Amino acid sequence: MTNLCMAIFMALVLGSQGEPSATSLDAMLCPYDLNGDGVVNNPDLLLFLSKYGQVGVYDQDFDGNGSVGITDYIEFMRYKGGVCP
Ligand SMILES: [Ca+2]
Ligand SMILES: [Ca+2]
Repeated sequence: MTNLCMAIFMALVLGSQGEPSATSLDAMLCPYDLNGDGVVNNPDLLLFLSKYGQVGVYDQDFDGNGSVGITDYIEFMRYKGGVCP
C-alpha cells in the first residue's frame, strides 16, 4: 500500500509539470492506452495502478520484466497526456 500511495503522489507531482506534446508521438504510445479510448490519461493511470506491485504477465508490465513496478510507472508517465495514433 505504501508503494501505491507513493505512486499516486508521484503521479500528482509529475502531472503538474506539464505533459508531452501529442504531435510527435509514434506507435510506441499505444501500449500505454490501457482502456483503448485513444488517449493516455488518468483512466489509464488508474488501470495501471490497479496492477501496481503485481508479479505476472500484465498489459501494465511495459518493460516486460515480469512485474508491474516503478520502471513501468516511469514509462507510463513519459507518455501520459499523449494521443494514440
Ligand atoms: Ca486511454
Ligand atoms: Ca515491469
